[in-house]
Amino acid sequence: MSKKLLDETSKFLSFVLRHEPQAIGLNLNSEGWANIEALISGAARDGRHLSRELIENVVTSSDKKRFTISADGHCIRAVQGHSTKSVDLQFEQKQPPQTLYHGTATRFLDSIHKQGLIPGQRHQVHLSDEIATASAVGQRYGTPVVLKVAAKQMEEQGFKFYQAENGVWLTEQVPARFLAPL
Ligand code: HQG
Repeated sequence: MSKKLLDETSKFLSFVLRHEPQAIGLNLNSEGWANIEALISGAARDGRHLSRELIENVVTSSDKKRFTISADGHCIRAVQGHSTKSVDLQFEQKQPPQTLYHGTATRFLDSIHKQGLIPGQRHQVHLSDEIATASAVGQRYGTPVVLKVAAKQMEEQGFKFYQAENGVWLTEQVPARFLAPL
């Protein structure tokens, strides 16, 4: 199975499981789960051939562990990153480390200094406990820059933090006073 096919399929799964399930007539339940048979037949109507084997390979080879298959093997979901309004993943609250990192592009810095970090289309702001990961995330939108987030201090002041199954840290927003350059 080629890396190209796995990458393309991963992008397609991110699109339908995080953002636009209706594009292939797929239903996600409130926790983001989609039936795998329905996913395969919805994709087929869209001219995309998925198989159970291909889906399982994407799940196991995903560098960021983006997807998970349910214990009974019938369903799949994205573990974070959603924008679709009908899904509300109930993340468990968790104590963050002293510092977390957010990767962004330099062209967003002026706005971030004014507004802090806001979720945009997604449900939460995404943070990482690794500088390298944050930098790679920032690179997607232009010249990357990594910001330090005073996560522990935020938590002490009542902000809530969550961690997705794949290690990505999430919070509702980060006011600018908790941000510093790396
Ligand atoms: C920026 C990927 C202007 C923010 C990654 C980011 C991640 C502001 C962009 C996950 C702003 C939103 C999420 C403000 C934030 N003014 N710009 N006030 N506040 N921004 O893609 O965090 O590979 O929705 O810095 O690994 O980049 O897809 O969020 O640049 O975990 O699995 O607005 O997506 O995961 O962009 O990335 P995004 P993100 P996958």
